[in-house]
Amino acid sequence: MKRIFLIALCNLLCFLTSFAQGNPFVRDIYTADPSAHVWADGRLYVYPSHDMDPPRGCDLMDKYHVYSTDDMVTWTDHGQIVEAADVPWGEPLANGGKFMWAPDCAYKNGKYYFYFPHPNRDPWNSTWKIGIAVSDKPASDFTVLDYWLKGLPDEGMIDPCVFIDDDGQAYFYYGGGNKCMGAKLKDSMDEIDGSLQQMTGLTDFHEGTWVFKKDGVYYLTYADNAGGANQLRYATSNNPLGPWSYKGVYLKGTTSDTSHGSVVEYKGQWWAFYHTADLSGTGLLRSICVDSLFFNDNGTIKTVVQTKDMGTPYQNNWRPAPGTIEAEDFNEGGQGIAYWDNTKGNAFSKYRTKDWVDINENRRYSMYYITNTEQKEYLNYSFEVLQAGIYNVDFSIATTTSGTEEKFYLEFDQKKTSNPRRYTATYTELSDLGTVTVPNIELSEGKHTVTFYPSGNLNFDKFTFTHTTGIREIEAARVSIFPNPSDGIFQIQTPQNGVVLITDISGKLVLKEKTNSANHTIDISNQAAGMYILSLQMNDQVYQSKLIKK
Ligand code: FUB
Repeated sequence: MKRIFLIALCNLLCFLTSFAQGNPFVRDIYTADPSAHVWADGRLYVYPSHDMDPPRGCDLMDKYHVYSTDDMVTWTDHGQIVEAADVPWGEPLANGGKFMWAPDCAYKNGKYYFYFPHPNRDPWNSTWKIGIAVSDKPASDFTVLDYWLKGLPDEGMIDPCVFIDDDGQAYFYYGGGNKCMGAKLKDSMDEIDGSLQQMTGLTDFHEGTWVFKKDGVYYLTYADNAGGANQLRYATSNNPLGPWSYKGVYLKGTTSDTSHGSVVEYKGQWWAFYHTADLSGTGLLRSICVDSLFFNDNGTIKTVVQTKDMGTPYQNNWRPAPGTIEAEDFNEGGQGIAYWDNTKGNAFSKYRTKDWVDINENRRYSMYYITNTEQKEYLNYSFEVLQAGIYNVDFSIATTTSGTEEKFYLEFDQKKTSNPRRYTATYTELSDLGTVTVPNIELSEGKHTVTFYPSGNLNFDKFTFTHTTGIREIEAARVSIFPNPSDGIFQIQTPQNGVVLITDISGKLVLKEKTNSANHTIDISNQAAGMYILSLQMNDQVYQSKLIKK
């Protein structure tokens, strides 16, 4: 009674927790193996498994949650629906665990059938059974049946998938030992109809079966055995039980060693669900993601472009390019989103203390800088390009020890190159950090994100974008600014409308507004006295001038 009350209380508290964020789109708990379905209420529901933190291999996984959306942006966590303790069958395992892996859900006869793999005795990895929980609702009130799916042989297979064909016939699939098995399900949805047969024609099948239908063609997707990071592959057939014709890889390996996906159409767009280890950095704590999926005209699937939330600019300040970004002003969003730091905790700084990145302060030179960088770490910086074109990027960067050299490389807008260009930094004193120029970066006008990857220990102070064709002096545009110096109120006369940006000498944006008349007033009287840079974007050109605020 007490447990039922606690679950009900937790569900009540979790109920209708909504959030909108990019990949990974669930961040408060770790989730994996997403099975996505669109139900009659018009919402898309996702049934993932739940990696428990801290993990013990995968043998603590438990407590399924359900998520739904009606716009692919805002997600609702419906709370926990089933946990291992609800399962009335199964002997206690020697490792003390009672756990459940990748589930699926099907709708038939006015009921939702939730299928989950659960070991029923030791040795647990060869005694998996497929449990069933039933509800009248898609995301609550499930009752676990006191028997497992009838008609299964006594062998350890996992990852149930149930596909309902247009004629209402249900099919069951699962896998293990590098083979995938399938069969019809009886109308009762709790028993195999006939015998299971092996799905043939799949190349390098590992686990994670998913079946869907498009334009009369059946697609079977699955995870392969690729070392390091499994990929998602697929095959097609004109029959739900095959034989299958292998087509290729549609999702390359992610940061997780396992892979498991589902494919679904929603509101005219196809979607690929999968998981990564981006948030935790370990394949035992995974997070579900979704990206658009596209087909070629011949029905083959285009490789899914995996996207990831890169965080937001520090203090919501889109640093302009041309311009300078301080290294310590990396994006906000935390570990796994805005940056990766191998060591928990910030070793030094009073600057951004909640973030784990090591930011050091040198009072003598009045500078903050990033230090203690290591391989596998990264930092994201979002910025806004005012003038499209080719840029040189000058990095103020050096190794921390005399006589050493280290590399770093950059990735713009998540575009991974298999052979990234690496740039070399050598040792210089903090008082006079060396400059490493990254030349010829082509950038379109608008918002971008650059990711900085170090290969070893670097002191990194800032980087500056310079347009290779140069910035025009404001006089070239028949623009006048007066009075200059002023107490913060400047009149600007322009021959055309444009956009004015004012940055302080550290590159921080202090004002951005459109000029909407020949005589425009700029007010930076709330800023500290000193020098500022005015950039006027007009007529596809950027013009710059110094402003002095008294
Ligand atoms: O999540 C546990 C297991 O890892 C799943 O059942 C497999 O598909 C793999 O993702």
